[in-house]
Amino acid sequence: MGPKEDDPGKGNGDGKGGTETGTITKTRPKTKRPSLYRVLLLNDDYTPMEFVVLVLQDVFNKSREEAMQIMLHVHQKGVGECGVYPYEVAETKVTRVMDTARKNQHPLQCVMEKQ
Ligand code: TYC
Repeated sequence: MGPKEDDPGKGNGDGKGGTETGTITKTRPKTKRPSLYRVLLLNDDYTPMEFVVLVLQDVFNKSREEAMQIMLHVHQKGVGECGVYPYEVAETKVTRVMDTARKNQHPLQCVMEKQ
């Protein structure tokens, strides 16, 4: 066991023999964890249940059973969570849902909110 990596030992690497008496600020790598966004599906009276289930399977990678549960939750409560993702992933999923709904002329709405 030698000296630890951050052990200044005799010198602190300043080339002055470690006699400096200034403030030592320990630097840590600046890793920002990405903020997370909840993707929500909104109920409406016209989008077919089967369409919503297929969207949940395709876009959110849910099993048939889980997709059914989420769809029924949204149908009954008005809104429900499809998943929580980093910003760009959430945005892509919202776009995919809105695009496929529009192409099929369904009024299905999908939104994201900061968790
Ligand atoms: N309420 C729709 C119907 O009765 C089904 C539906 C469920 C629509 C979930 C949108 O996000 C939704 N056909």
